[in-house]
Formats: sequence, structure tokens, C-alpha cells
Amino acid sequence: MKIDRVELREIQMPLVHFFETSFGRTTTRRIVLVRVDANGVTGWGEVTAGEAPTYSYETPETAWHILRDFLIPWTLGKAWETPAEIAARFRPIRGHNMAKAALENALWDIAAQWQNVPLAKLVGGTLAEIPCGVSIGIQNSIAELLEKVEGELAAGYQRIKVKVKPGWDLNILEAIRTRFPRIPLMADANSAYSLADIAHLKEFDRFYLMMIEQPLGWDDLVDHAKLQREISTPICLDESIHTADDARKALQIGAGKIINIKLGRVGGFTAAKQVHDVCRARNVPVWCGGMLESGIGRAHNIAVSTLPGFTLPGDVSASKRYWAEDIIEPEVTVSAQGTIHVSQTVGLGYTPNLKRIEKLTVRKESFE
Ligand code: OSB
Ligand code: MG
Repeated sequence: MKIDRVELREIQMPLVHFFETSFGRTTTRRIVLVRVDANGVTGWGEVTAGEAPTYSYETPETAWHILRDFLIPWTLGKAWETPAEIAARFRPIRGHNMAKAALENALWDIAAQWQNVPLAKLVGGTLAEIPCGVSIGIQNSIAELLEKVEGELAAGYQRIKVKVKPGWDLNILEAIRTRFPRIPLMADANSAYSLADIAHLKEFDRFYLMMIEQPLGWDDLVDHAKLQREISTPICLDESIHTADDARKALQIGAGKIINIKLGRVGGFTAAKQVHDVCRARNVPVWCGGMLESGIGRAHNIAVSTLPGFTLPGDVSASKRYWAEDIIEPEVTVSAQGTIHVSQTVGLGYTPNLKRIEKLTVRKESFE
């Protein structure tokens, strides 16, 4: 099969509510979409990079550059059988996993349509329904945070994750535990602490969290291993895991007990499956992280979440938590039990809304 055409476009989508982490606040997402046409079939991918290089070094601009100048020329007009072959072709490029994932995942969408199966099935998924949690950003006040937690629990979500940073950590966890003593709760620090904070991080143990996500350096494994020996709360790694080898090394040295898999961060479905397999072989649970995706990235997240090792609720939630109107039809909805029913239709499982996408587009470039 041959790729006839690739189109890059940047869309801008305002969030219904700002999203704040320890590295800053986002109000409007800039999302690069990749559309691929091959043998009369269209596939879509999404670059999940943040607007600023604060979660990782990638941005919409770096992804556009890497796609336009390297990844697209390397794939356009070339023959391929499986998306994994394309992933292998991208290997000489160091990093830039979010750019790679956007293109590779579009090919998975195409491959699923060629084979007449749902994307989840092609990926190797087995779950028909996936458990969902929510990620709640830093709020303007504790009262607003408690209100949000209450609303998400009422909507049925199976676990609550809250963003923490120095000054917005023990106080908010105390407030949540006082009001909701038994809910499945976790915290995500996005690298806001260092080993100098060990005594402080030990205090998290009294809130019996399911896990604490990426407390230390965004590129660290060694210090996380030291911290994990000192605290009883399980550490979940996010930012530090980019490959299956990273996962193997992290688990080997005890840097954490759980891994968050993000398609963009690891470079697409091929690598995500490898990270999943490394963890599953060691009985280490994984879950799917989110990057404030539009419906296209969200649909990919749902597909990867059907792999059998995804035993914990992920940050895969309803479209309406982020968007007044999503770019897919139907929008992603979550059941009263806090689950998403996996679409059994061929391909992505959702239809990109071309009119809506066109309206949100601020630039596009196509390659034949
Ligand atoms: O660390 O998981 C993270 C959003 C942007 C950047 C990093 C992270 C997040 C989230 C949001 O936690 C997850 C979601 O999309 O709901
Ligand atoms: Mg995280």
C-alpha cells in the first residue's frame, strides 16, 4: 500500500475550563492534526504536544517541522504493509515521539479500515468497555476543587486524580479526604519536587493514595527509585518513560510500581504496545494518560486502553469535560458507571467532523 497524500493542519480549540498543572495554565489548545490518504482510505492522527515545551520539549511547531521536513518525506509514496514498519522507519530520528505518533497512528486508522476491523481490535485490544478516571487541574480555591471532585464523582468517574505542586498538595489532599474518605484518589506532580523534599513527600502516605505520578525530574529514574524505597505510596511514572527500554530499566531499579502510557509520549501504538508488554510480563499495571486531546486523539486513547494490561482507570474522559463541541461524531461519552463503551465500528470508531475541523483550522499544508 502507498501513501498518496498527507495533510497537516493546526486547529485551535478553547477549553471549557482552564487546565492548570505545576508547570502552568492552558486555556486554548493548539492541536496539529495529520490526515493521511492511502488507497482511497483516510486516516487521522493528532499531535498531543502542549503549547509550551513544559511537559516535554515538543510543541505544535516542533512537530510541524519534524513532520514536514522528515517524517512525511520519509513515508510519502513509499510502500508499506503494517504501521509497525513505518514506526521502524522513524527510529533513526531521536525523540520527537509526539510527531511520530500522529503520523503512525493515522496509519493504524487506515490499516483498521483496510482490514475491516475496529481500531481497538487491530491494536490487540480485548476489553469492550474501559474504566475511566478524571484529571482535575489546580483550581483557584479549595472550595472550587471540592466542587469539581463532587461533580466528577456524581458523573460516575471511577477515580479522581488531582494535580499537586508545593503549596497545593497536603492541604488539598487533607480537604478531599475529609470530605471523601474512601474514594480512589491519586496525585500528579508533573515533576514539581526533588529528593530534597523526601520528608514532605512521606507525608503523602497518610492519604492512602492509589499512586503519586511523576513526583521528581521529568527525565529521572534513579531518584524515583530512591524515593520509592522511602515512601509507601506507589510511584507511577509518566514523563520519564519514552520507550519499552525505559520501562524495563525503570522497573528493574524500582523507580515505580505503575506506568502511565501516553501514545504521544512513547511515539505511537507500536511503542505503546511494547511498553504495555514489558509491564504485563512483570505484572505491573498500566493506564492510559491524556494530553487534553481532541476527539481524534481521544479515540486513539480509547483503542489503546482496550489492551488487557490496562487494568486501572485512565485519564480518558468525556469530550464535554474539555470541549463545548468536539471534532468527532458522536462525541465521547462516559456511562453512569464511569466507563466508555468501545465502538465496534470499523476504524477509529468515530467520524471526524470535517466542517467543524475546517472552521477551527488556522493553517494547513498538504504533501502529495
Ligand atoms: O501529566 O497527565 C499529565 C494534561 C496535560 C499535560 C500533562 C498531563 C495532563 C493531564 C490531563 O493530566 C489528562 C487529560 O487529558 O484528561
Ligand atoms: Mg502526568
